[in-house]
Amino acid sequence: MFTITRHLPINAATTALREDVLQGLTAAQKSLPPKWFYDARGSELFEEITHLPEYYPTNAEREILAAHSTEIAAAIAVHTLVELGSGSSEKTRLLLTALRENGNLRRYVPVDVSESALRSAATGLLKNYQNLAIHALVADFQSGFVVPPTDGPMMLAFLGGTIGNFFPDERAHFLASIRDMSQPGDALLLGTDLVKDEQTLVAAYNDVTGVTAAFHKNLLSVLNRELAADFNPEMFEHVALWNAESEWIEMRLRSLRQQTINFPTLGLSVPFARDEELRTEISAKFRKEGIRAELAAAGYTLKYWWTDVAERYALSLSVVG
Ligand code: SAH
Ligand code: AVI
Repeated sequence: MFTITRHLPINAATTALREDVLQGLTAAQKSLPPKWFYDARGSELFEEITHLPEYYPTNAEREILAAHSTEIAAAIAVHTLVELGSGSSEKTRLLLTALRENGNLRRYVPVDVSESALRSAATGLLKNYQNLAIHALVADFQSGFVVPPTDGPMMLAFLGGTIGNFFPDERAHFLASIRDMSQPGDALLLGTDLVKDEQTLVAAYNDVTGVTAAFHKNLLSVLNRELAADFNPEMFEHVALWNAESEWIEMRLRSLRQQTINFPTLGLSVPFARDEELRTEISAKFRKEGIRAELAAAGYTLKYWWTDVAERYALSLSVVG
């Protein structure tokens, strides 16, 4: 059975995008939140990224799920799996299979801003998991999102290292808010990319074939389509830098010339100096003790910590309390 519920009003995307543009592109340091990458084209480009030889996190997380999903299923008899930022749900299959075979799984609730990703993931899953109720939610997991009521233990999964796309204050707020939506006995399965050498990290976020650049420039195409802006994506270049102090990759779109971008629907013109940068995304990298402390501050106790054999990436299982 498949149902899909929109937790965003029909024009919420445009309204929220207008607000983000008015705020982010008029600030001294221009920036936009990364959720706007993920229209149908952006979701496809992210899937392409996951197949790049440089982009190790997806394979590393899949390796961990393949090795430990049975253990995860044995640790908690989950009734509902809620997955935030589920995208293609491709790796999640390993978890769904284990939770079904070794536990009590009845319902899967994928949550994503990308309706196209949710629909295509569910279409594929329904073929293999006939008795599973799939209740997809089109929602922003950072604002106004509410976990649907469950009548048994719930596991919240937040995979792919997407928590790294939050700033530290956003992470604290997010973890506290999902903790507040959970009950004693519920669990959090969290994927986190780990700190490693700069060369590996920069290559993962600036691949030689330019797929990551196209993914980031897709943001400009979203602004052109949704707000009738007049960006020429070719007049920007993708930049990825390692910030060693904050331990995150910073990604930006750098203007290749002096130019003014017009947003007629907002009555706004945005000047870019040559080499001026629009900050598009951070991707924070973690260490075990830092994650343990952040989880504890939100009311979670870290119970299990698994890494891939090369120790590039970690999956942790925490419980409420
Ligand atoms: N979990 C998948 C996809 C990661 S890509 C994997 O591991 O491969 C990040 C996903 O989060 C995308 O599907 C994107 O559409 C979704 N996303 C990004 N920001 C979001 C937000 N604020 N609310 C809900 N979903 C979001
Ligand atoms: C979704 N998220 C975990 C990706 C990451 O690795 O930070 C987004 C991404 N941006 C560029 N490449 C991948």
